Amino acid sequence: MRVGDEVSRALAQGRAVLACESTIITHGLPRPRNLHVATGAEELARSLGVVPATIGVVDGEAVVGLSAAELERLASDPDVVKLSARDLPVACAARASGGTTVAATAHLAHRAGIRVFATGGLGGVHRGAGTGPPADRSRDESADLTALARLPVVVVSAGVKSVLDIPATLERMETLGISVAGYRTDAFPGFYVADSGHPVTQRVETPEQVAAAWRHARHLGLPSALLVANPVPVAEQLAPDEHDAALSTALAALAETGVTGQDTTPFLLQRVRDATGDRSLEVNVAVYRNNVALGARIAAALTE
Ligand code: PSU
Ligand code: MN
Repeated sequence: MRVGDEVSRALAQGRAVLACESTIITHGLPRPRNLHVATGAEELARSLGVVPATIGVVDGEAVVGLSAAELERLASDPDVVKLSARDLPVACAARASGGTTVAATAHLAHRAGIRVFATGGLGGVHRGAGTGPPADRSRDESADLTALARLPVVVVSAGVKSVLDIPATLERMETLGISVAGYRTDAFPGFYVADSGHPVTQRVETPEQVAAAWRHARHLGLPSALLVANPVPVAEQLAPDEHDAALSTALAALAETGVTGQDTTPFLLQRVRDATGDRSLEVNVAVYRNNVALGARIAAALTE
């Protein structure tokens, strides 16, 4: 693992650092918009006085704090792979390049000593993962969940992606001991929409409160992550009926094509985009920027 110069200096000086994931760049957003969003996220963190550390794998090396050239390479190369934590060893041995998921990014961020991490929407339990006749159950549950169960980082996310089974995901997070707090909301956000229709039992109002909660988690010796569920502003969300219609279309397409495994999430996000004439893309970008801004403020609060 290589930590970029600026990031390692900032960490040594106790300055605020925000980790950003890269699967959203390599597999979540279309080219060339993805690069623009990645560099825009870094600029946004900097404008708030925080050093960004986008994490990914370049030629077999896990990099915490990709250079501009490395970011451009991951964003423009259509052959880069999607890497969860378990994929890292073999991918690195093969000198592969890839975007790291929340699971892989959280692992590398923690290893580098970074405490706060921003993504768009977390992975979780897919619909049909555990329901229906046993032979039809996909058992598809993102490794993001089990990774966050054992990594003490703050993750800022707009809840989980609405393509998932949200109540099942919330139950799994409870079982896994992942702390969840709504940011200025009692409603668990649904990624494209501010309210998923499911409640969240704890809430926080300020970055300082998140920092205080994180310090308590450390004093108490809790091993797991604190998920800050940050809803997209209602003015920027996807209209709920448009969202529901697009989601049904995407899920029907998934059932028809038989796409499975790690291609499922990128496939569903693309189909929602197609069904909304790219409006969902604008919302995805707004969601991500909103999370980067809050993540940066939390990272700054943790240095005070
Ligand atoms: N947030 C976004 N777009 C994305 C993702 C997050 O706005 O594409 C990625 C994250 O990297 C997350 C992954 O870890 O989707 C989940 O994939 P899976 O369900 O295969 O674990
Ligand atoms: Mn999966």
